Amino acid sequence: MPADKTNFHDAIIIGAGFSGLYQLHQLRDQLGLEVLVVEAGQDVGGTWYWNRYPGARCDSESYYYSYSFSKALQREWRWTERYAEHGEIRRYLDHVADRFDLRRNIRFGTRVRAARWDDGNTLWEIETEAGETLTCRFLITAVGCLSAANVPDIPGLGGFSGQWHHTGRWPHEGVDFTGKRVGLIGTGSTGMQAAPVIAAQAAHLTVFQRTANYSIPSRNRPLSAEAWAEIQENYDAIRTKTITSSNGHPFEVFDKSALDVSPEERDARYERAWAEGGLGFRASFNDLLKNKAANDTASEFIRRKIRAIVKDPEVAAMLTPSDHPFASKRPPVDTDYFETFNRSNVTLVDVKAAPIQEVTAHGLRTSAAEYELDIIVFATGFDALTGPLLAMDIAGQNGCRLRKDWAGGPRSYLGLQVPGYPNMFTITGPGSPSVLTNMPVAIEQHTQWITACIAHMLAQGFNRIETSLAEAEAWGAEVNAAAHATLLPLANSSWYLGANVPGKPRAFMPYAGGMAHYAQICAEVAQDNYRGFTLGRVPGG
Ligand code: NA7
Repeated sequence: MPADKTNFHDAIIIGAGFSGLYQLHQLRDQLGLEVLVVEAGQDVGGTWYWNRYPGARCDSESYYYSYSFSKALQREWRWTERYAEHGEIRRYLDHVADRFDLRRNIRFGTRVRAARWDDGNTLWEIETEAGETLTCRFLITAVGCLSAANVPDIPGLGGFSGQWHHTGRWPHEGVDFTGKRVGLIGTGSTGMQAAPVIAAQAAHLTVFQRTANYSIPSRNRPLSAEAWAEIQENYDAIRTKTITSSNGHPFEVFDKSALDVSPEERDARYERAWAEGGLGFRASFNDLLKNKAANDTASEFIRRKIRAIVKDPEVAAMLTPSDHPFASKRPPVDTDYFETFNRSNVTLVDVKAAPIQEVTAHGLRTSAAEYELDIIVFATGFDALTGPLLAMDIAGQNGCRLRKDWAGGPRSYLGLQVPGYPNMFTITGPGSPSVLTNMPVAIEQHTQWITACIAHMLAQGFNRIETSLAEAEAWGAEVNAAAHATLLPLANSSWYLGANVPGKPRAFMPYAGGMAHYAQICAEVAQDNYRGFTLGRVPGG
């Protein structure tokens, strides 16, 4: 402990979203540690604090996009829709914060600028943007995977006379599109959710598409009393399925190849999955993400659906994806996305064919035309996984800097710890399944593992834990191999690869070997005396 104890904490957690809240609850209420959470936003919520754009809702289903650690919480919280809207998720996290009395250990409106490891004193020094210094034994990043907004550097944006917003930094007071000419850039999950809602309000919506994307209808609906009663009755089984599955969803994967059934049976299965809606479409067969020929059948089914929905054949052709297999990029689910292009107030512009060149005072100019706009919406995604960590200036042992160490791509052991950065844990960090799963499952697994690890250290009288470069490199090879056993690397412009941010090193970042398998590896590492980590007691701590 430092001589000046005023700002010392056993642990500092950065971020008060799903992961930070639960990590705080565990470290404080299970281990009795003195914990501080620092959060840039003015309230809890993490990604849901910032993502308030029209149509924003989760595409994992509400009743399992939630914590499983408290049965009482599970019983008392009633989700109202199949997919929770952003406001409902915030209300849920508000409730969690109040119910477990978490707010008293959270400091809002506090953004971390830098963190520096003090080897002599075995502690982390955290510097906030306000210039304050805090110290702690354990530093835990709960910064989310998709929180560093990617606003493309388009010349002229500063001179735009209208409003512009990135969806991940949406104004809390909302944006009124009534009577406005709106330009929407980006057709990932976010753009696909936002387009139908904006089109219903705006005078005109122009969608600027760079890559045509697959999407499955969400079939969102209110959760009826009967549906809710059934969920409550089966909650244990649902939760068990989420933690034993490969991606944290309780889907029943049909255990056959798409190529081992007749074309009629295959289409009938796809039709049923399309009618049921949601990410479960991927579970129609067991090899859609492993075998290109199998995947082609699903990709082609979705292409046919797009052509059937969109009335103008030219627009349908532009909306039909052809350069990557279905689900090799994050597969969106939507409500009336393709139908939106049948509206008379919606135009689709292909900005791969004619790239955006500049923002003018009154709109956007591509190499082919100029579009007059009152509002520009950037649904252009995030500097995913590494972005939120590298936004802070993190300095480890012997002056090493995370920005330098990760210049060629992230290096981490299990996505939990970076070599050279002792006592720092990264919840859902690069190298862990993170974004390839239903996030709360990944978050609960990581936070519980970290809690057990710290409990073990305290019990043994240890004050320092670190991993080595050799371990991180060996794990990196596993991450790479797991990705290459799937079709995921076939999507050239995927943010899983870092390809969406100019200049970002290309490396497949999440672990694609499956959530349940990964959790098993982490459990074995812990049982095997924290294999790959060095734990000890050093003077000064
Ligand atoms: P995504 O999935 O990264 O989508 C971003 C979209 O923006 C995508 O269509 C991009 O095209 C497009 N984009 C990005 N930069 C540009 C520029 N400079 N010009 C034109 N178009 C551009 O982000 P989302 O927010 O939709 O989804 C992120 C996750 O949040 C989602 O998966 C859920 O987990 C929640 P591209 O495909 O790169 O050609």
